[in-house]
Amino acid sequence: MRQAGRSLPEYFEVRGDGSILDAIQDADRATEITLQPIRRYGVDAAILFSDIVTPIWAVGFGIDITPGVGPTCEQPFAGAADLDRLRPIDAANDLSFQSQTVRNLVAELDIPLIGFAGAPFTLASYLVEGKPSRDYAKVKALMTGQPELWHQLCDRLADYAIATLTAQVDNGARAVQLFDSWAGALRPEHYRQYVFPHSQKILDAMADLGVPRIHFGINSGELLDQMAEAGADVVGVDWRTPLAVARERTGGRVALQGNLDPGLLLAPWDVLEAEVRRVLADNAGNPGHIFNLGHGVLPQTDPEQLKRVVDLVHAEGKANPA
Ligand code: 1CP
Repeated sequence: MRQAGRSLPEYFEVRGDGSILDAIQDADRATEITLQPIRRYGVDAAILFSDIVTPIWAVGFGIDITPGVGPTCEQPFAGAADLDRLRPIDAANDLSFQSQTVRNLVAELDIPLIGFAGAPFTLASYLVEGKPSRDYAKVKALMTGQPELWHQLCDRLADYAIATLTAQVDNGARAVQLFDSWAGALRPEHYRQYVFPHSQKILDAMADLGVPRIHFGINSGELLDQMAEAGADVVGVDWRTPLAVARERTGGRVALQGNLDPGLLLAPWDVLEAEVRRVLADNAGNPGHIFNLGHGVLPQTDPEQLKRVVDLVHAEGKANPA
């Protein structure tokens, strides 16, 4: 349940008014923010409080997270000269604050900590567009018009993902999640040609670390087979694709994560309860299902609704163990 904290008053107290990158850089605050939803909801795993753009920020590319907007770059990535702004990352120095947060959390938690990174397409979308996008027109133009430059850009972004994930696992994270939130904007042939090799490189590099690899996207129903093939142990499914369809498309090779529509957390409880039960029924008792939302928690969500969802899933899981 990404961004579970965003709907909590205690989150805003600790986060302060500035960019969340300030809170991410401060291991004590980042530790506290990670723990807040765990205390509230009693979920079965924690997800590190950081962001997919943290490594890009750490190498000094010039990216910020603008409150109420998301990642923004004053000077977006526009040509080969901008590759120089993406120097190789040295996780021990550049990401030491994040490693400290991971160590703090592992010492504190009695549930697994999930580490994460952004996948090259989704990161490149922010660098090239300069802000969240609806149509991904600039990034698609670069990808198809200057494929050599595109692959160089993605190769660097893949190296950042490998560096941050390796550091998180070395410091005690027990699963990794690769977020390719916006890859669903591409048709399957373009995904295969321009994105797959880079995400595969990351997931392959993770194979030796011995932790489960979750590969997540939204609007990704047409890509689920490739997202599994890229080297995932678990594939995230959004609410548009029923779990049974996702299982068929991935050939039963992977576990599934999902797929409650986060918008429905704002519906009356009887509607939400029926949706939770339907997701569980869609899974039909198959082993290898991580119940989750299909995307992040909306900020206007009532924390009580989330608590009820977690309690219902736990009660159903105990009543019908896989
Ligand atoms: O649950 C958590 O809080 C864990 C930490 C976390 C994670 C896993 C944050 C903190 N961000 C992320 C991943 C992330 N960040 C993704 C991939 C997952 C997904 O699709 O949801 C993406 C696309 C981002 C980029 C980003 N950062 C956005 C999306 C903008 C867009 O394009 O629509 C936003 C709004 C942010 C800011 C951000 N990052 C994290 C939080 C809690 C917030 C909100 C900041 C706030 O309002 O305080």
